[in-house]
Amino acid sequence: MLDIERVRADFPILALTVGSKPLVYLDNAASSQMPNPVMERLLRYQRQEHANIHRAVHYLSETATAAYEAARCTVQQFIHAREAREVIFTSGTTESINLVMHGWGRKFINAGDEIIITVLEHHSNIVPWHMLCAEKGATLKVVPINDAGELQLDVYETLFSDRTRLVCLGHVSNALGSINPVKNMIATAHAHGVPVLLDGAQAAPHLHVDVQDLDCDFYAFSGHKLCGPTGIGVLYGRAELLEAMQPFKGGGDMIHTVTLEKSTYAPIPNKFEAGTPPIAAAIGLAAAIDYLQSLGMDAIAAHEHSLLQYATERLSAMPGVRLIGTAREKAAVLSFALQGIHPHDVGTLLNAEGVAVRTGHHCAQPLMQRLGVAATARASFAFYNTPAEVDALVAGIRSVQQVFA
Ligand code: C6P
Repeated sequence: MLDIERVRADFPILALTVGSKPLVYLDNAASSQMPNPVMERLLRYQRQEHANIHRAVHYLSETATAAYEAARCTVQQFIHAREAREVIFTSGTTESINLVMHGWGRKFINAGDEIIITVLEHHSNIVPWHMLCAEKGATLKVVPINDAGELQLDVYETLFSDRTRLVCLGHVSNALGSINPVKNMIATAHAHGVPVLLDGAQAAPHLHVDVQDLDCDFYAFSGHKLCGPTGIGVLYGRAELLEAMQPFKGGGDMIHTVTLEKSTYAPIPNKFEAGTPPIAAAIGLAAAIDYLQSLGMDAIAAHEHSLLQYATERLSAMPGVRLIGTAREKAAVLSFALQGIHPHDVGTLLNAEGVAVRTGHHCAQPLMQRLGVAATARASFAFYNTPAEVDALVAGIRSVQQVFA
């Protein structure tokens, strides 16, 4: 059990007021907030350890290098990768997926090949594959969902052919919260000899992720949804796949030798980390992981699950409120529509009550088209949210409905 009041005391931003109302921050799927220990770690780095890494023998450079490489080990242990060199630091989930597209896709996918995605994907796990298909003459095949927002696994199995080269799946849907049965889906793909990329942007902050147990080939996530800084993310890749890939960006720190005629590349992970990386942000991400692990990922998941259940019960009982996304397995995301009220008006009026939700298509336009809506309002919970904040959301929705009554 989490001591929520103690946890909240670690997050000064949660004590803000918006106008005269206490802030109720329910936009955690977009970015979660940063606790004091992470901010303190960033400050300590800037005050006492800051220098460029991997380049010099002076004290500060060695201190910064050690902290950056220790951060890689923290991520390795967090996702249970076999080796630290399987962890590549990127700017976020988007860049991680683009790295796979450029590094693996452009090398191994050819005209007539097929890539499987799902209709639930965030644009970050659609657009790079569109780009690759356009360049190579490959095609996308798409796993559909039922009306609850669950993937149709019977259809998934029929999508494989001898031209299937890659499967790209969201672990958790950002717009609906559906937790996809990725372990089984990976086993199916592997039975066809096809590697799998998981978009874990919405899973890593909420679930215990074990890349060896999942048996995935690539796993992407972002720091800023995990109580860490923006500008940092992770691509996990199986060592043999990363080694076979071509670099995505060229520059300093990713080379073995450079002559005017040609370059040879450093071993992984450096091969994929050209230029000065986001050193402070990587160290901040490790501090965020330490913080989450000090609370316990299981305790986090349990608290968020009970919030989701409570919010689902309360919103389902409200006239004029339609929940969008009712999968049996869900992370703490609640998308909803209010009858006769545009989601942008819902977001604006809730903001006037101090309640922060996201409204729009959530960078999942194909999913919105499938659901027959242009947009939704989305409340997304973190471990520091409380049942009282769910009550504030409910009260806020009532006041929105009254404005339009
Ligand atoms: N979703 C949301 O409000 P970046 O921006 O690279 O850190 O993450 C992109 C991304 C990729 N996949 C999924 C499933 C995501 O949810 C996101 C980011 C935010 O839902 C901002 S659009």
